Amino acid sequence: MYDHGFLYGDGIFEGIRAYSGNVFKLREHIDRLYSSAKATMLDIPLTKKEMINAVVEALRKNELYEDSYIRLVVSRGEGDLGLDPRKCTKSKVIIITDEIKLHGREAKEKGLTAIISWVKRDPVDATSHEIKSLNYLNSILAKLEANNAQVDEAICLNKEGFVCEGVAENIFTVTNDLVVTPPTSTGALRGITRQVAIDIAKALGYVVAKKGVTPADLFLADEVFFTGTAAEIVPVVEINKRKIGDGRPGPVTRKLMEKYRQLVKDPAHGTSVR
Ligand code: PXG
Repeated sequence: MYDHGFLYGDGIFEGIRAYSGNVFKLREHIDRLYSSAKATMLDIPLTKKEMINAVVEALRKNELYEDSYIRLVVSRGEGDLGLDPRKCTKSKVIIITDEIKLHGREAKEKGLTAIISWVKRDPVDATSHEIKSLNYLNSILAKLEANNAQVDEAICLNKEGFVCEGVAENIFTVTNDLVVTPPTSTGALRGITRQVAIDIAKALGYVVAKKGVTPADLFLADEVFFTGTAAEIVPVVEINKRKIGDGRPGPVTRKLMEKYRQLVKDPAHGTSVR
């Protein structure tokens, strides 16, 4: 009850997926968890190697040898009813493993609808989403707006008005075959799926740029898509009632989705449960 993760959102997390027993990009997720820990001065009582083993062990114990979802949470631990982290002497590690519902087939085929939210991304000199902390109220407020507008997702701008990311996804545009994603200096998370999408796009011969994206850039793009561990690669076909391109998932997005589907099962890009 007095855990500061619960009382103050004082903690960090990772969301990870396994495909056919391959924990996709586990090492990269663990690296990012420890980076979040460093930035928030949180001590994790396990080495990276022990953490990797603990994740695999949890999947084995729960007999999740195929597709699964892993949530790693490290909270500041038990303290008192004051926010001073010095009161918390022992951080707490929680590993949740679950089955993943194979949702989103329709979203992948038809694409998502989205709105640009009035809720601005927390600035980089505040509770920046560059750090994957338990502070997600910023995303949740944006998601509420999407729900109220009866669309699938929300897109967050930063204080300067540049496009940052989705609520739990990075965002890309494709315009005249140029693939663009906002730099993390907008306040976006250094997404693991984002990097995979960049690598795939480059391997397919596309030029990829990390540069500023404006709302107008979104409206006028040929294609827009989200990337994220949960979302994977998913097309966005409508933003604030503007059709993106012809309003259907575009060819570049579909190519990236296809390659991504192959990659996630590749043991070269993950850690085996068996
Ligand atoms: N931006 C934010 C703010 C995120 O939280 C991403 C981008 C995409 O990053 P990855 O590394 O996943 O490509 C995230 C990821 C969940 C959930 O169930 C959330 C995320 C990942 C997995 C599950 O809420 N956020």
